[in-house]
Amino acid sequence: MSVEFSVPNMKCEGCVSIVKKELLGMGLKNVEINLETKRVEIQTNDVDIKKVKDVLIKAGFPPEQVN
Ligand SMILES: [Cu+2]
Repeated sequence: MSVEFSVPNMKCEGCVSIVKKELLGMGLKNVEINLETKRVEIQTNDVDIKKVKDVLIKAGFPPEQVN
């Protein structure tokens, strides 16, 4: 199962790198990030969505779940 977030604070490749690093650091394996649409898609098999949100909020990239 996958979940998609809108992350409006991602403005450049540097932001994308930070978001990706945070998510991979949580042990996520498949992270798709689209800078143009400011969307982040993750696979949710073994991760707590609330933890993902908390980590991104702390990193300065509050996510909005879109599906
Ligand atoms: Cu940036």
